Amino acid sequence: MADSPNVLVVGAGFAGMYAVYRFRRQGLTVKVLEAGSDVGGTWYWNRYPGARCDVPSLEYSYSFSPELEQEWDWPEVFSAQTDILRYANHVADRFDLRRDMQFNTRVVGVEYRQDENLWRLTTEQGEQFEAAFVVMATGCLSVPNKPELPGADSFVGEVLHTGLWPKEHVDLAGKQVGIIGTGSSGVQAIPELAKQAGHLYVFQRTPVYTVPANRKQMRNDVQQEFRDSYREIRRMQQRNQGGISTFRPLQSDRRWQREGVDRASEKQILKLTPGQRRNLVATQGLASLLAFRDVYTDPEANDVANELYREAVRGMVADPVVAARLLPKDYGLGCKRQVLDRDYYATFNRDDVTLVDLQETPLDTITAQGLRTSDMQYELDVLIYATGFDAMTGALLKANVRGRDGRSLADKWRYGPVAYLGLQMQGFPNLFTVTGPGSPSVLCNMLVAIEQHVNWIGDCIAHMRNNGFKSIEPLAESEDEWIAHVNEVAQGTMYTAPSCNSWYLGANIAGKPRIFMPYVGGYPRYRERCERAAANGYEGFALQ
Ligand code: NA7
Repeated sequence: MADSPNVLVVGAGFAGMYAVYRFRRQGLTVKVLEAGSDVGGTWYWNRYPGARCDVPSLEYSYSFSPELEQEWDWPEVFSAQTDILRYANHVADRFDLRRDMQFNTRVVGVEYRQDENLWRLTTEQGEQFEAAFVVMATGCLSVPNKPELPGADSFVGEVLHTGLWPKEHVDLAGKQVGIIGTGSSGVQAIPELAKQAGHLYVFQRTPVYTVPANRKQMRNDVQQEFRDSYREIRRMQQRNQGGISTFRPLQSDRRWQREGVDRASEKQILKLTPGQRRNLVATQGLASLLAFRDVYTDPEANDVANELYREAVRGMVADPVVAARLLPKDYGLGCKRQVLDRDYYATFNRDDVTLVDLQETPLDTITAQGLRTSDMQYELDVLIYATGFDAMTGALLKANVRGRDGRSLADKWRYGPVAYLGLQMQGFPNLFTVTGPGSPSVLCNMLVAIEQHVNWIGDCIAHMRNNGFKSIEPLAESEDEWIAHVNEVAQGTMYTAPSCNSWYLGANIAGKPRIFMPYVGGYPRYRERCERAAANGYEGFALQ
């Protein structure tokens, strides 16, 4: 046996990194096993040009160290992948986290040894590790989805996936580049790839709703205001539905504008006259449509917003045929995670960019030289998959987890993920998930969600050790009740509209059960529920 720490953690993204810090501080020995060659998780793998976070960096940052908050400078309001990865590396150095991490180590087996009440982890290289506790910090978007397209193996050019982008520079200069997928990754990458490639072919199956991102440089006075107010900001995050504070720096020159948007969120789009609505989009941009509550719950309001959106896109794309192809038709705003872009629509006005609508002219096959649709052969040097992830459950299932009586997690989850609070599964004692299905996870600021989960798990382990408990797992009825609640609160929102096919629902992966996986009831309500369970002696769990 290679090693036997108190806790084994799978994954060295932001969750695994914080787990090392937190568990060490409470006197536990910990070891992280990570497939990549360094820390960063999502931000380690997603190095594609244009990759960027959709949460402001001053908020998408750890809260556990006031010193760290004070010393780190964010160059932009919404950071690029390179800056977030730099931050991850800084945190790893500053707190000496790598000492307890083993890289280039992919976990391929997670098995409960019932007689010893231990978990045994097996790596791809055949190494084995054992621990009483396992924390799966494997991320929500960490298993790239690469659809099996006909003829894919025959392509002789270079094949890339946005979620597995090489560390080395990819030279696209003068090349014929094809990209499949127009989700968040595609939308971020396309304007940058267009600048680099000789010609870019965008193969679009489903048009996307995307609104312009905030592209401001960080101003020192704004950053300083955050630094001066961080304790209050962190408290505000804890009270906010999405784990994002509503802190508005006095120094921000957009204060008035955002206050306007905030006020709008209290209102309903249906209450405005058509002229007022148009005026709003003209003065405050497409993102203003997202601030109305009724857009997310009332199909009529949603239709109004969708039409305003389409009108605006027609104004941005020069060729009306291309504009028509770019317009979402059969689903509404708010069904999928909102995409933010930098010059996405304007990119289609370039002569060296071609939009190929795969609904109009379906993909026939990949060939040695490129991609053939029902009416054309596209010659390509490079083919990029921006086809997303097997989200939320993919990494947990891929790790081949087996619990009591050898039952696999894949079997337990064959009709969809069943877990309690997205933290634990019945039949898998002492195994915890960070931001697992049924927790707010991807609907929350991930850093806030991660810290809350790791703290809860740390406190739970401390409680067990202090009170002589050897195992914890949820009761089956707690799981059932929680899953029913997760489903109930998602009903009636645009997320679960019959026309909606998103990765939140598992709808992007063939054969995956259609279940709404994240908890939409809001972070504060969820956190209180976790705290109450702990305060009541881990109510809903069986402790032995
Ligand atoms: P997404 O949002 O799942 O988007 C994947 C895109 O790939 C989407 O446009 C898909 O079209 C397309 N796709 C997937 N399979 C195919 C096939 N077989 N043929 C053609 N097109 C295909 O993933 P992203 O990586 O962009 O974003 C994921 C999250 O990461 C994002 O929400 C942020 O939170 C960060 P489809 O819609 O399935 O027709």
